[in-house]
Amino acid sequence: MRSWYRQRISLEGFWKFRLDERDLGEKENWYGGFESDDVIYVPASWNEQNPDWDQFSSIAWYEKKVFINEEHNNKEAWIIFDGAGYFTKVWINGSYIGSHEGSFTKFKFSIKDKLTFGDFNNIIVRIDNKPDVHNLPPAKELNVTAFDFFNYGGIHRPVYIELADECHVEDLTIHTKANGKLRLKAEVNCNEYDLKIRLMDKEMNNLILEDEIKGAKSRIVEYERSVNNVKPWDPESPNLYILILDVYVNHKLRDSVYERIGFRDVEIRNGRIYLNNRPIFLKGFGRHEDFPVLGKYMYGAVLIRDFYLMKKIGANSFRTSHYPYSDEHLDLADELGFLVILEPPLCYSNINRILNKEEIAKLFSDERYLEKAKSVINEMIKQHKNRPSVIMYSVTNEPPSDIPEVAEFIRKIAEYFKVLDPTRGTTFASHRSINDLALGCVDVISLNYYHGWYTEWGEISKGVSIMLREIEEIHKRFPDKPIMITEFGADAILGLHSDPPQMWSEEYQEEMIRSYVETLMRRDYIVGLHIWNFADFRSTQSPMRSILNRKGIFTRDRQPKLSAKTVKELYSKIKTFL
Ligand code: GCB
Repeated sequence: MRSWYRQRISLEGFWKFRLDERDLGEKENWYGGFESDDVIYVPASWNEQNPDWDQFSSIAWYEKKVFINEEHNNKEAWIIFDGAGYFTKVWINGSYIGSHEGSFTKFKFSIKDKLTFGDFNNIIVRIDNKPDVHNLPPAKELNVTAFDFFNYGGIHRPVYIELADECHVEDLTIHTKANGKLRLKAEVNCNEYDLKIRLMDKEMNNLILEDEIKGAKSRIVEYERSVNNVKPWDPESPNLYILILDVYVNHKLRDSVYERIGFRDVEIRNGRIYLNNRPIFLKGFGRHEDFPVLGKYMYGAVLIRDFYLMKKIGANSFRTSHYPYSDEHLDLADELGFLVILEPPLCYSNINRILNKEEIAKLFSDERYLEKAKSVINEMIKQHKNRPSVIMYSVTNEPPSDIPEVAEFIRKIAEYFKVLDPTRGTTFASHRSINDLALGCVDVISLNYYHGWYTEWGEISKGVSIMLREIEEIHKRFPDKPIMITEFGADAILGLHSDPPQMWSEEYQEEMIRSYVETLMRRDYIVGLHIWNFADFRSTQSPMRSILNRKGIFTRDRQPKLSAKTVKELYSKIKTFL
């Protein structure tokens, strides 16, 4: 939910910064203001802003003074973080405001009672980024993690203060169908009010629908209408519309919010994914939010480059591996017609490096852990539920789901997704292949394969035939479920060449991707291929990585490797609509 009407005060810029490895800050009352000569920029992770902070994965404090005008005196005010973490605590003018766990979802605190209007206000943020096995995703040390990406810390997405009327919209859920059916549910924090609903084209030139609900008295209002003359949303024509909801009390406008929506149907049936009743093929990538210096912040211009590169190469889809991406990231997916598989930060690829089998079973059976997972899923869906681009949820990445307790955990969270959002299908990215006990818990089977890299290294064709045997066995077991390959690829260091193709060379990566795609695009139960990865990204230090994970077909600064050309050639042979 967004608003043009509410005022925003951006907190982007330079903040005072102080490391607190010994956790002294709270005892020494740093929340009232602290001494430091260090400066940091927000938004961006702290690590690459100063080489001395690069390997720092503990507690750090941020401070910024902001002037709030007198005229906002009787307004509701929130401080909103689009993403910070891992564990964030906030104080304003020395008063504690609240805390939040998790780096990749939006969170907010009401700060109305703590602000001084017509004066400066001191905002203090404490971020604790210590690795922990109970974190989502789990980690033991900076370089010993259950996930294969760098454990960046800090305020890595925008932060701002938003000011609204006391009477305001709390939440807005919109469901659409390709035939123009529109259903909305608004939660309004107000006693008696009128609602005005408007639907406009994306450019805001034409009013398509205007309606009113008079004298609403309950907090929840539901509305349904069939709209004529709307064009459906799909990757070839990503037609967007703007739905605006205005709240009036005694004919006076008190709040106005909007969403960018698309009219489309997604169904999973008969071994296929259908978009607007037509079977589709997802061709694209696993991605990351990762860029030099910025860390986990994706600057708008970088996103634009990424999307045009993906378009140029013929991709139509990506997965938000391995955490929900920023609003800006998914706004572009809505706008440019990308089919998104949205994934929460439940990533367990290397969990056996930090926990043994018994410990894993215990963690995944722990009710508190399940509740924590549900809470982040809830936040993610609330934030992105109205996006046409999000067609399916990947409930987790590479869980050790050959362990029964883990399979049971997946069953429970997959069910929870359906409770929160019955309009979208579920999948999860499995690396346990034929030994996975949870494949039946979701609508689409997603498989990650590295035969030819982590196994059968140096022998691509042997790897590909083993992979194919396993996929065919899975297809036999689940003949009605569509299968997607959500990861395959090989590391290549830009400029490293080898004839014959040897591991780490651009040629080896090119041959591996070509073999996988050519083999898999011919099977009619395969509904999608996502190459791992769109671009090189930073990972933990280990003997397996040369600073970066180099499986990108683009470098970290978005220049093509040899395989980029091949992917373009291959993806041009696969149609979006089958
Ligand atoms: C995987 C993980 C991904 C890794 C990738 C790799 O299976 O899902 O996070 O980066 O393999 O390159 O090892």
